[in-house]
Amino acid sequence: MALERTISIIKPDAVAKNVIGEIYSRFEKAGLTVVAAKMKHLSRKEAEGFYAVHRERPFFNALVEFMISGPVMIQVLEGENAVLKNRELMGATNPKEAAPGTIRADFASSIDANAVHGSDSLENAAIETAYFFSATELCPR
Ligand code: IDP
Repeated sequence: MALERTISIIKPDAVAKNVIGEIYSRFEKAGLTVVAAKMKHLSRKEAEGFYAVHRERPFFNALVEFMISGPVMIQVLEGENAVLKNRELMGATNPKEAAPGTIRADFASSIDANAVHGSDSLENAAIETAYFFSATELCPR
């Protein structure tokens, strides 16, 4: 088992549903610790940069519009196997395919508005963490 860090973003739909606390509770119950957090209304440039890997995908513009439609809550989670653990808590990208009890099954309404983002690898977790946080903003226990 490895102590890892990963990026989680509570997307505008879930922030609007007022379920930040419920989602944080799931992280904590799964043994993940919040070591940095900020609420932010992303600019178009920030959202486009964050999702640059999807630039050529047909849903890119819709994804960017959605991500700037309201504030998001961004956190760095730390724990054993944090990357995979967070992905398991999130559930499948399409909430219709997400396992019961996952965040997306419970709080997402569509594949566009799917409640949360989570890094999909340790490498991307490091890149995404640096995208939103400076080293001094991380508060490990
Ligand atoms: P992930 O968020 O589960 O890692 P990705 O494939 O990395 O999924 O896609 C990033 C985001 O782009 C998804 O969370 C979702 O909001 C959006 N997305 C992915 N595939 C589609 C699609 O087929 N239609 C619309 N939006 C999509």
